[in-house]
Amino acid sequence: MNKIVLITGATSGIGLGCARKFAENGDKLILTGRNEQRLEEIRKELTVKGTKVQTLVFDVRDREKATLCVNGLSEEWREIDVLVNNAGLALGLEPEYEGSFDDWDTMIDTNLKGLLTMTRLIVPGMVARDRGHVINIGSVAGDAAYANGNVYCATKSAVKTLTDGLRLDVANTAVRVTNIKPGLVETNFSNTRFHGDKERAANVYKGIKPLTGDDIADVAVYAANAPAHVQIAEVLVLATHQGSGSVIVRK
Ligand code: NDP
Ligand code: 8X3
Repeated sequence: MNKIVLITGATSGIGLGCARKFAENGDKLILTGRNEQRLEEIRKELTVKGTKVQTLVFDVRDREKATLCVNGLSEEWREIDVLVNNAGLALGLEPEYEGSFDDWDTMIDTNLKGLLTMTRLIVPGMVARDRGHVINIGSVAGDAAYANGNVYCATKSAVKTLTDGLRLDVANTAVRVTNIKPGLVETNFSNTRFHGDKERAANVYKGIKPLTGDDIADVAVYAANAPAHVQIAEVLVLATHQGSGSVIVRK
């Protein structure tokens, strides 16, 4: 069955990978993000290939706009089957006692409160229909802190707890809840983390073949298409030469 899949942060990296892979799977897409021009380019790219795409431009931190956009969906798009809570970021890599208040606020408001907003807006419909799937993009960083990761790791640890909590809260329904925890994925992530320092960002992926957004999207599509009685609760996906969040073997 064609599903309606809403992806947050669909303009780059893992979110863009999910857009392309769910499109290949024959699903209808609601792509959301802040960059209207990129969303339009991606909409055109996928529409040409026969995918039905709706775009919504909003920042997940803007609860009012998010609410207007989601509640304003037409009947054709309202019954969302899969919510991919992907929008998120790391900012900075410093000791906790030297971190930036602004960076902390942005990470908490995006990775946590943004995810909660989208969940709160979309899951009631899933529960009412007794059908749906929430896929949260957590991280290996949520399993254990690594040096200087402090607040980012804490947000992803909270994503794990919120995912587990939601799964319990909908266990009396057919709604499924998945936490995908990627390791090292080469996207715009490190460029954002280092505030545009491209050289520092490139070093993160030196000497190891990292994962791609498509690798993570494959897992999301698999989870969404598992038989109805199968709930992929949590998946940790690492690059082959990565042992944990802090052990990376570079050659
Ligand atoms: P990218 O930077 O490539 O993509 C992040 C996406 O999130 C972009 O589309 C970005 O949009 C969007 N976004 C960020 N902030 C907001 C916001 N406030 N409102 C709406 N959209 C927003 O990084 P990734 O693809 O790697 O990151 C996606 C998710 O994967 C994140 O949650 C990240 O924590 C997680 N992750 C990443 C890993 C990695 O190694 N790359 C590993 C584990 C987890 P814009 O272009 O407008 O900023
Ligand atoms: C992104 C992966 O290890 O850089 O969540 O934090 S890591």
